[in-house]
Amino acid sequence: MEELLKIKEEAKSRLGSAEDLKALEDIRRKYLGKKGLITLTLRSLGRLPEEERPEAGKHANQVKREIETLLSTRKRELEEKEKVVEEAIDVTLPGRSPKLGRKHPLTQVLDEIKKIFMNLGFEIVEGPEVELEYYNFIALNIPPYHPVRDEHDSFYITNEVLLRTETSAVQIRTMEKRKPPVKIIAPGRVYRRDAVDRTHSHTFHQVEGLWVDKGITFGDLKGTLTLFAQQMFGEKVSLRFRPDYFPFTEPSADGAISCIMCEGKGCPVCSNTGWLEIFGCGMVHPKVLKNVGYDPEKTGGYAFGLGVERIAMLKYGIDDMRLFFENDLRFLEQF
Ligand code: 2U9
Repeated sequence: MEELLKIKEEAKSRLGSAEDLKALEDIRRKYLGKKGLITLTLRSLGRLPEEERPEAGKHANQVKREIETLLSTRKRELEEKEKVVEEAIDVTLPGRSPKLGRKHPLTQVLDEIKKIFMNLGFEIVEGPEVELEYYNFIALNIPPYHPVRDEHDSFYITNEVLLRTETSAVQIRTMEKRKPPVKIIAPGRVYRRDAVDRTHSHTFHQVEGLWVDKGITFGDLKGTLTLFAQQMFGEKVSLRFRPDYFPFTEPSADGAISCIMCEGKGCPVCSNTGWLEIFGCGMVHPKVLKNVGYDPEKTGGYAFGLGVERIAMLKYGIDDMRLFFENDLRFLEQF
């Protein structure tokens, strides 16, 4: 009994001063291992007189259990300590500055466009990128033989469902739901089956605008787009409107700004014309108004469309549209 008590006290004090898991394992082996002190003691019980054996056996087993408990407690303590050491922060290391994100240049330009039109009283409306043929073409008076309706020019999902080729469907859907006045812009992603090059992408962004009410004129259209262009590119910019044709507007015009690189004198950017074509526009076609249940005799208005990539390229002097979509940080970090 005395011997066992001594062993226990000794084990206890050794465990208390064990500094790592290896020292702990040594102690375990010394007491509980195959040739450990406790193991040997238990084995030697057979040599005791028979009447002493049960009591001594009980005692030895109890000491064994106590040492086991002490071992596992100490083990947990040491493991905890080692974890803290492993995870310790070295405050003398130089700091790592967090990478600051920023908005993609297209998003920045889109935000700027939205802000200008919001200040002019336009509401921003969005709609689905997967559209019905009806909203994308038919309601807009785009005839079946128009090239954009060909499956070689648009991404069809079924015969009647496709990726929208312009955001005009958003305006159709809005007019179907509301009575005039409707004064909205529809920004968003559009898709055309174009081969990718410096000035084309199968996926790009548009902002289309629409103002329908009693008595809206082409003069209102010119005023709005002039204000827009001057806020976007600077006060000095002047606008040119030339007759054009779109199935959804009549009359229609293509809109150009005086070249922002050469101020209209002629340079490589404007192909020596002095002008940059940046939008299409016109008065909403009476058939389109009828399609949404409006009376063209009573209400009418204007519509316009502009390409966000083209505006961003001109604003920042970028000569290749693909840069916007390649996710190259060397390009993106400049904005
Ligand atoms: C409704 C009625 C008419 C929107 C318009 C254009 C002219 C136009 C192009 C500019 C550059 C597309 O991104 S681009 O290639 N857009 O020329 N868009 S009028 O006319 C509408 C829209 C909605 C209900």
